[in-house]
Amino acid sequence: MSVADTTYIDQFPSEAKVIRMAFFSSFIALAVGGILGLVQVFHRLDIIRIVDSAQYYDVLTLHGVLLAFTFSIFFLVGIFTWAVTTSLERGLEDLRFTWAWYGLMVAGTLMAGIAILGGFVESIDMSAAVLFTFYAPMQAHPLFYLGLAVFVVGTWLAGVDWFRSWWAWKKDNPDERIPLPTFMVLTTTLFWYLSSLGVAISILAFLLPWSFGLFDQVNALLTRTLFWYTGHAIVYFWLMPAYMMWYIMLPKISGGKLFSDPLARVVFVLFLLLSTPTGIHHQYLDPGIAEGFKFIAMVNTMFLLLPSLLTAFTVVASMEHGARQRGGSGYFGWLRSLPWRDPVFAGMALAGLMFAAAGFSGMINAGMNINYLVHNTWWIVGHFHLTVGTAVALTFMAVTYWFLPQVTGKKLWSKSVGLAQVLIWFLGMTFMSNAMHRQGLLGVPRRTAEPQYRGFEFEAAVGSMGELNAQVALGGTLLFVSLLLFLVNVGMTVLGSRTDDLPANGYADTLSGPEDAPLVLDNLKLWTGIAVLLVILAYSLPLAAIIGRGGLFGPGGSASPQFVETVVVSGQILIESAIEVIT
Ligand code: HAS
Ligand code: CU
Repeated sequence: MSVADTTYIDQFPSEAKVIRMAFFSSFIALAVGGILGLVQVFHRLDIIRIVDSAQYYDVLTLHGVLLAFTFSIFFLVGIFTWAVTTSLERGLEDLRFTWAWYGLMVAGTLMAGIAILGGFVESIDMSAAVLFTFYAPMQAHPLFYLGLAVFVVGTWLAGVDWFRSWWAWKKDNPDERIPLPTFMVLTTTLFWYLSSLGVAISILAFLLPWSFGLFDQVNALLTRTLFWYTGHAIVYFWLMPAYMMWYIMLPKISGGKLFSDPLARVVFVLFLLLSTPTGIHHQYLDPGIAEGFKFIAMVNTMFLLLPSLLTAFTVVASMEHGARQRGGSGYFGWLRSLPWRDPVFAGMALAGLMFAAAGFSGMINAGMNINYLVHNTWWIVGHFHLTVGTAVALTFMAVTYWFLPQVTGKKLWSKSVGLAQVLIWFLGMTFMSNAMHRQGLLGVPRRTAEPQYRGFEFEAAVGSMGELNAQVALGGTLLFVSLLLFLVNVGMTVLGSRTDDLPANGYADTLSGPEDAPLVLDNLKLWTGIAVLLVILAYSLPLAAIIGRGGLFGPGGSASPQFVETVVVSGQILIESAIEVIT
């Protein structure tokens, strides 16, 4: 539905300012994080080393935190704010409140960032080389944990802002269905509230006081499990805004309409239900969790494929509808009628295409038995550069070419540079990610500055390690070039002057609208209730077992996950039988 005949900035000038600032914060993180990515690629491949290997982990932490948390979440709060205000056709309730949560997110990022940067300066006794997963017993400076906590609180308040808008709108429109974009924002916010509790508890109850020295150990398996309770669901916090764009923007730009509003609602409800009770699929190799609990997480994960498969169907059907409106015909011939020269379209379509591959590597990760082959290898890094690094990041960059004019009132500096940028990203990621997956299968480890072992050669079944390394280096370099082009385009657009010659704000119409969707889909209380229930079913027993065995604050002496009874018992048996053999 087209809701306005003006641009967003004319409609909501004050909100446009907040969104602009959120975008700029996001792009600064993208720029710094991207440079660090290049540093890492060349370091690992031992081509150019500008930091020493001990500092590689500071670099990696900053890269992960800036890209996974800062870039993605600042961007998504921007477009969620756009989605709510545009679809409810009303401004935010209280802009001081909005600036407050934005400020908290900035403050949180700066605190965590300073703590990590401290690791580069020897004279400062501060560091946080704990990677973005911050597993204990690795310990960061308290400022790091505090920063993350402040940042998360900022996102919670952003959610309150969106809910306030909706409540106010509902008072004025008691009988209307929740507009689809707002529905998507609210369901995502609800599962984020539920899922971010894990990290919040882990930080506030354990890691922060531990880093202050209030107690001298934590239960590493417990904090790790709490991390993944949030850590899996957070990937859908990044993905849902990209999905939202595929649902409400891609059909419009393709020249058509969204195939089905009800199906889109079903998809977002399924994510609300299933995003959280799946986190244990990151812990298939953790010895302290019983296999049965892992099996439950695996089954839930397989169910969670459904909303993505529904999305693939709905979004491609909408694109096909658009292409046929533009005169496309034939079984596949319609693909040629899509607006491939438009960077907004091309970027999103390529991101979607790559996500299809990412989905397959995700399914492989999710299988309990096959995960043993790929866990902790470069395969996983390949997987998440296709998901968050392309499906999400490339969609965000592509839609920037539409949003930036909307929130600045300025024309995009160069469409062709934009097109080149999204193509280069796709190409770079094809090289880098494919080679990372293949190296992972050979056992090349992740999270290390020195993947080469003395006296041991990884041997490729097809091609050679040298060729795979060259692909990673080439891919990484192309990604860096693409990033520069993106930043130049953004910078030049912002420096340009205001124009009236811009398309109006709006989003796609639907072929089958909300009137076809059962009313129960909008019952957010019901879905939240079921989501909570599923979380209790999936997590209460594993958490009770972890705490029962290891204690809330872990067993004496060691904070590493070594306290499974079976390990201790079999260790004892081993020692006893060894003594027997000797004597
Ligand atoms: Fe994942 C590890 C399983 C999706 C991110 N994942 C990670 C890590 C990250 C991450 C960051 O089960 C590493 C964390 C760490 O540091 O250790 N992942 C999955 C599964 C999915 C999945 C089953 N992951 C994502 C998304 C991410 C993300 C999304 C970020 C945004 N992942 C795992 C597992 C691990 C894991 C294990 C742990 C591995 C280990 O051992 O450590 C599913 O959600 C994927 C479903 C997707 C599909 C694809 C549908 C296709 C679509 C495309 C439509 C096409 C269009 C274009 C629109 C079924 C929707 C058409 C174009 C035309 C031109 C026609
Ligand atoms: Cu996951």
